[in-house]
Amino acid sequence: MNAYSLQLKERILSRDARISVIGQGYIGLPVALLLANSGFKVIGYDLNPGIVEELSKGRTRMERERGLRELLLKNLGSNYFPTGDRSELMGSDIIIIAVPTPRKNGSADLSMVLQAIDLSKSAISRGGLVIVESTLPPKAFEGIVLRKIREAGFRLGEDIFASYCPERAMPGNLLEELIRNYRIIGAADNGSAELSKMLYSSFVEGDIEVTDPLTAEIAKLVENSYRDVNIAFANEVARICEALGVDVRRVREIVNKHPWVNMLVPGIGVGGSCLTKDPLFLYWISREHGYSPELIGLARSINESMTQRYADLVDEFVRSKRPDGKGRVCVLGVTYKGDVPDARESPAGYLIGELIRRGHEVRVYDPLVRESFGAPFFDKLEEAVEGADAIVIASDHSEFRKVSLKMLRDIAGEDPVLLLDGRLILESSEVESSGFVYASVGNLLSLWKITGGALLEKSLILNEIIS
Ligand code: SAJ
Repeated sequence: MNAYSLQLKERILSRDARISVIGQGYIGLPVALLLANSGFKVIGYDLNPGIVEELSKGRTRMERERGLRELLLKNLGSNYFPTGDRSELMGSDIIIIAVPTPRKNGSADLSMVLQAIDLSKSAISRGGLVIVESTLPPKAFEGIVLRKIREAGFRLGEDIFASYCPERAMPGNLLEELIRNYRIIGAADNGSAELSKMLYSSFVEGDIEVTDPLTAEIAKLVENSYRDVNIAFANEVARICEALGVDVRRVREIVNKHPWVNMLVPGIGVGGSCLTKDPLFLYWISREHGYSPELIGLARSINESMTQRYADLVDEFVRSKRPDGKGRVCVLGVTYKGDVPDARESPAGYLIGELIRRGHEVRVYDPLVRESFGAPFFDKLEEAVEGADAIVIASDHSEFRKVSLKMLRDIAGEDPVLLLDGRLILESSEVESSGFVYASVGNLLSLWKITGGALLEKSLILNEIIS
């Protein structure tokens, strides 16, 4: 360790290091608060004045994140200082970048990371540590972040330290995940590794894996690609079950009894800001380097096709019921997953857009967010369901598991009314005994009876065997 790193090490151990976190969203805010709570003075910087104002008043946009508000109230004004003023970042010993990296036309949009790096270059003290938590495509840390730091006149490992420490926390349980999950540190050099590890040890209880930046970049994307591929597999099995006329829930129940099988839950689509882009970052960069990862690309296509598939089925049902082919469809749940107030890249958004485009009257209800993707939003479930020809459950909120189906059926429109369970949360027998036509992802048996849909009596293979 050189003099700079020894000095920063001392400042981390004594909690005197001045930390700034750029971006106060889903990851930046909890990370800033956890560091503040472990004794550091932390500046939470965000470009959005609305976010800064709310935080300054002790409010967060993530009210349902367990413990987050309490942590904010505990540290606000003592160890945590939200700001939109860049000058307050000057002289930081450590800067953590936690801004979004959305996808944009076949690549990652790194503009927000680049802005944050530019800000960091001027704000970081000599001998300081820059950490990027934002998800990066492979090679971006070396090729963009470190290059920019070098161009600013710093010498890596000597008078500046840098690591890529990708965020990995499940919305809904952010604090718990940030504390207990294992952490990846992709360090530019040994000094950066040691300092970063020491910093994260102040609140991380899981293992801390130190590696090089490229391995860390790939590992982060592989985790989410793995999940996406596994969900795609479940979705494929659901489509097989639909085609062959069995219930995927029963199949899943049986196969998951095998000790080495863990089939995930098929559903109306895969949303959220992570799984919809991380596999693509891996796919694109790998293709640029000469290998096209077919499985990851195909999994994305399967998952993306799900919403279209169920929009088609709802449309087909309504057309079978109404001569003009247009009906009233109620979409329950707009968040990308249950019990999380986050509608980013939500399958419900695509579904609603598609149904509106086909001329249906779409009504939306969600207990957690007021987003409705262009359709009218109703504050009460009962009002949203009124007169509906079809109801689609698009998010697995706990509230929907407990809803009175008989009450829903009384309010909905005249027979037949379709209840499409896009998240496999209701029992088919209960839905049917309440008077609905039941359908779910992976079980269309009752729907086919109404629409005369496509169950082939005999397959080509069977015909061949018989003849
Ligand atoms: N989904 C299914 N079936 C399932 C599980 C999920 O259809 O069996 C759908 C959900 O409804 C949702 C989407 O997939 O629309 C994504 O949800 P998720 O719970 O699988 O994942 P995220 O996006 O909330 O969080 C992921 C997690 N990554 C992994 O599990 C490998 C989380 O641990 C990461 O921290 C997060 O991405 C991230 O920040 O990258």
